[in-house]
Amino acid sequence: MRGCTLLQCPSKNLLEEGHNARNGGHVESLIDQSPSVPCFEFLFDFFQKHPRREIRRGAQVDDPMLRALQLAWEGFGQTYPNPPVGAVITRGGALVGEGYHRFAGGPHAEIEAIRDAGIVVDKGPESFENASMAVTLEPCSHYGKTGPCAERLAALHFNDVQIATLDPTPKVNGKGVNILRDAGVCVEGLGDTSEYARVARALMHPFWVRERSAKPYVIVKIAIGHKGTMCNDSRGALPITSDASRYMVHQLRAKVDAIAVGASTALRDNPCLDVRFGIGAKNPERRVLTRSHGFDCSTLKMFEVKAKDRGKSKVMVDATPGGFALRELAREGITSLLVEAGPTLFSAMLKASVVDELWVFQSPNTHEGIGVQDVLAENAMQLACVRDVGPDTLQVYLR
Ligand code: AOF
Ligand code: ZN
Repeated sequence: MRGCTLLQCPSKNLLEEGHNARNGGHVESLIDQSPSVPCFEFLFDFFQKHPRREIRRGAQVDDPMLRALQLAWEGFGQTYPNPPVGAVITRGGALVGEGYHRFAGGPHAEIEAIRDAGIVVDKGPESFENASMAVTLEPCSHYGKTGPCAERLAALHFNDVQIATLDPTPKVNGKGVNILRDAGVCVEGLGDTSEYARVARALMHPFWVRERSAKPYVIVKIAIGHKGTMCNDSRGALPITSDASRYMVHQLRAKVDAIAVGASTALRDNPCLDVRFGIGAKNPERRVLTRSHGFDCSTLKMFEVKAKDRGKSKVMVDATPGGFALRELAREGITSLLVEAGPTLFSAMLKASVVDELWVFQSPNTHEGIGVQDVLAENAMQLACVRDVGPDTLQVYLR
């Protein structure tokens, strides 16, 4: 296992030394340093290249772990404070059941997959002898809102369980693997260099950032014109980028737990901060960050919301963006935050060194405003990738 630096992993020796004869190789840990890729851009790119196809029960699954990752991606952005997880059950390569963790408090991915197989968990003599499970996260060992998945898999006599990454939380880390191995279930990992292990770690990364740093994973999005300038006038919302970029922003909104804007953007653009363009997902939490204790939100569209979104919009008074507000959001369980920033909040957040990933949409249009290149250079943001989005360009930077 590579670099177990930040958390003493109780399973480390056990996994390395081979705890019992049915040890199928070590399980990749995400206790490595942060991925050196922009986590969200990496995941969008991977799942655009590998979309999930509908297949019927009984059909052959060529690549169960890929399918489990695709299922976890369905739940990504919907499960906070929990991480997204996907699971696939096969027997002789044929699909028996599959599922993903849909919302916190709901069944874990493993239980969804078992139910999908038509088995009522804990009722009846059914078993999964000769069946395999591919699951993107180590099955849990704790009694939380739901019972320990590892014990259930062991009780149902799974032949083998392939795990893409360990659960980094101390209450589980390695203990789920131990329960399975003690019960004689063969547990396999993916290996350090596996692309799927990297995808699984990226899926877990926002959760892990919150656990480790008491702040959400922060993505800042800005839009600039062709001269690299950001609009800062007070004439109201002027679309800078194309529909293609706006569609992509809504896809991003659908995958984060919360969105924040600064007070001036809230007043000037009056955004709804919801998920539109027919992208089926629940709306994220919405926050206005302001220095003012008397901020009036009564005219803002994001506060005029339908019943299902009641209570999701809040004002947070934070004199130093990234200080109080991020800690408070992490305390609420938020794992990922998208900041749709205007020039003031953009520079303040970069200066506070709290930005994990920066998305810059550049349109070919001209408009007057504030240049952003100096701010990027002063704060040592590194360009990680560039891609075309319709007539616009998306540049993604990392800290
Ligand atoms: C799994 N499968 O699908 C997920 C897991 O409060 P609970 O009982 O829902 O437990 C949440 C914790 O379980 C969470 O912090 C993480 O450690 C693990 N998530 N584990 O076996 C799942 N979502
Ligand atoms: Zn579980």
